[in-house]
Amino acid sequence: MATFLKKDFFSNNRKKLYNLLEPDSIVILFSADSYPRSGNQFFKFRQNSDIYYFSGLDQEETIVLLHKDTKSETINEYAFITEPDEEILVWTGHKYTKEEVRNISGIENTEYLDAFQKSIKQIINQADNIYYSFCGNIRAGNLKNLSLENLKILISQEYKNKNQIDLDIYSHSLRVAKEKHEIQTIQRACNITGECFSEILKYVRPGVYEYQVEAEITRKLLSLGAQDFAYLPIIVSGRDNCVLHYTTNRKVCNDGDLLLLDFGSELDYYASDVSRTIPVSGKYTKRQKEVYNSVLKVMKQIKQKFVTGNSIVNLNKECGELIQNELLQLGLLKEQDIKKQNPEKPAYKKYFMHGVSHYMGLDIHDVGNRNAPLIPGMILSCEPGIYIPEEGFGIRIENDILITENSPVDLCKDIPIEADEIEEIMNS
Ligand SMILES: [Mn+2]
Repeated sequence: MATFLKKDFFSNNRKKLYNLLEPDSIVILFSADSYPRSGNQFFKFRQNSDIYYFSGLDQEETIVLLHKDTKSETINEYAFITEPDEEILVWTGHKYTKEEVRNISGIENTEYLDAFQKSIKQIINQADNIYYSFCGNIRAGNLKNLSLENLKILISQEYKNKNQIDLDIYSHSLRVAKEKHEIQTIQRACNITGECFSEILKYVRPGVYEYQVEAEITRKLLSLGAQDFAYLPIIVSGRDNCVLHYTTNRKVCNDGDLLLLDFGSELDYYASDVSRTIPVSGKYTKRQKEVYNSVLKVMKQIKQKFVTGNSIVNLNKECGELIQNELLQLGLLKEQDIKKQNPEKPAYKKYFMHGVSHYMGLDIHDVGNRNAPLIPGMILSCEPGIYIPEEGFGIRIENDILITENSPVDLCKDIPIEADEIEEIMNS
């Protein structure tokens, strides 16, 4: 259940959605399913971002049905939830009551899930359009009755005569720019992540294992109130620094190696996403520091370009040029490498293979068009890197940036980032 986001936020999101809908429309939002893990176990439940954004409901086997009835100028909102029975109460505990649904979401009418098909039949005749996410999540179908994904297919077939519209275009257009409460939540998530970083600087030393670092971060992150990691934490030392999405986290950290940490807390389902690269010994080698300062210099330059009207695609291009300059300085590229490069695959890509930015929000790689002009309220990662497998290390530095009417705001500005500062804390 959301800690900081309240009913008004979720009901206001629905109001914004109604403005985008055709007259006489219904919207169907499906919860995520519980994913089978092993045997009769499930993975930890994580709600679908859209149903959460429009209702705050954080429970599996939930459907929200919204009806914009233009003829009678009314909006009718329904939630369908699991009916708690003795067995559920004994094994998994409390499930939402109808009153709780109203308090969390502001949705007035709550029924049990088995009433859904009947309810939709009753209101469908008054609607010309059905909105639902065509893609949604690929769901596993191991629920005790009918998985919601199957139900969605059934509905799409049963109401073929209606105009079916992909909800994603509309829900995503709302989610992409964040409101005050969302920005505050992401700032809080960044602060928690920052506290974990500061603490871990004093913990890392030669001989420590990556999973021990992960354990320390997990302890701190949960103890500060985060519900979870926003994504699998990347705790990677040595040459594996260059593996972009390494999540094995099992190796010992050796003297002389760098440790790349890329993790973020998730708070009320909003993500933070931060990376730092620190020396295991507490001191960067001369070369490591040289490369570190190159990446940091690019970060400081490109950060200023996170402004209204720019786009992710263009930021990538601008960052590529900055990285290219640094690679020349570092002796990793020569002028002739650039002269003869394939413009489709510039030479700098050898050492900087990923983009500099992605949208952030309820999803760590949040919804949004990479070509679209940036607008105030958007939050994006800023994550330049240089990876040199032949020298046995790679460096990524990542902060989260809020787009405003004026200058970009760095939500991670208080997290130690200067090489000297990191060394000083590690040796204090
Ligand atoms: Mn990122």
